Amino acid sequence: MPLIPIDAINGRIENEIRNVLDSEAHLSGFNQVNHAIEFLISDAETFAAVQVDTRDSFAADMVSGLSARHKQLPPKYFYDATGSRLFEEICRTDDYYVTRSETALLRNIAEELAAGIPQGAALVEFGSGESAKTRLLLDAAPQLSAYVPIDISADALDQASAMLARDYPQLSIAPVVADFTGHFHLPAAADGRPRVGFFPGSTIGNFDRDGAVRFLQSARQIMGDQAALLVGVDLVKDEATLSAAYDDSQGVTARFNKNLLIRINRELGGDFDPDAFDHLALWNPVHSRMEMHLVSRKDQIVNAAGHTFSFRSGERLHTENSHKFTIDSFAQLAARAGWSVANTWISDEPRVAMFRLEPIPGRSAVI
Ligand code: AVI
Repeated sequence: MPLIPIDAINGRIENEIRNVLDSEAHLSGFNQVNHAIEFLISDAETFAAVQVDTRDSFAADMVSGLSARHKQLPPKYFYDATGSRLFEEICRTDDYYVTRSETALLRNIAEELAAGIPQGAALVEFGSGESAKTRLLLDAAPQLSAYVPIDISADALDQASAMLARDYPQLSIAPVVADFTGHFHLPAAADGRPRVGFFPGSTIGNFDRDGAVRFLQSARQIMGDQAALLVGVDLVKDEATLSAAYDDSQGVTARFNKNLLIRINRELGGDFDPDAFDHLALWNPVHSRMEMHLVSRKDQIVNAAGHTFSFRSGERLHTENSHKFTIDSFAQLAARAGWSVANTWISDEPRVAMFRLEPIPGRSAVI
């Protein structure tokens, strides 16, 4: 039985109890407490399962990725505590324009976005992290009744939820610890409410095309037919701007990339020497994406998770794809998943876009 850090679930327990007490269902006092305890137990079980599952799948993904002919690792493993902090640092660099452009855009269009949010709606955020950009929406849309942040990091969720509960006391906050690319259920706080999904930051660009379609299909299924989805997407632009964004002059992105090796050393008993690899960021025009790789500086043997891997000098370990879209290419992708573009907003240069998607009537949400 895995140990569950009780502190880590306190915030969510509090929220679940608050959600039950706030719910419009007229439960007796006994049923309310019972209901809260059920949530508490299922929350603790989910948390424990996510922790164990994450460790197991990291080892399995690492072994299969490093055994492949073209070595690769899924980018979701960048985000341990150090990786998450480095990503926040990347977002503050002058070279990484994505966060700056999108935040400025959200500030400009917050009222318009809010006008499309129905009274009493639940805002569901996929991969919420610090929920920093969300505040722009929450401030502009006091008609929201519930906020459902979904994130794989229980710590990030707890911290963000506690701050939001303090700053938005009228809002029911119902965090969900889950890998949003996997299967999960929305909490009771979203039941019977119109739903608006929020997926900013161009994270959709980190999926391959089919993965992006699968995510959009699953979001359509989870959110139901009366939903809208706001998606932030980076747009194709000149190569120099793109390359600088993924190889910033302060070297923060290089440290972020190499931190993956440090994480393997710590969590999977690896013996990578991060200095024996170079950070490489390149534009792939065929797939319309920025790619990040770690390039071996020499012939070397590395051990991790009880396996041995050999690298030739110059051999690449592919760590991330960041797809860049045009307005049309994104609309086509969304249509494959049963969403149509209801509205598009574009930032100032360097340009990123925010799309409001709505379900295509008559198109099934079944995956
Ligand atoms: C989280 N994601 C959208 C970032 C991106 O632009 O693909 C991650 C990142 N990788 C390097 N810099 C930032």
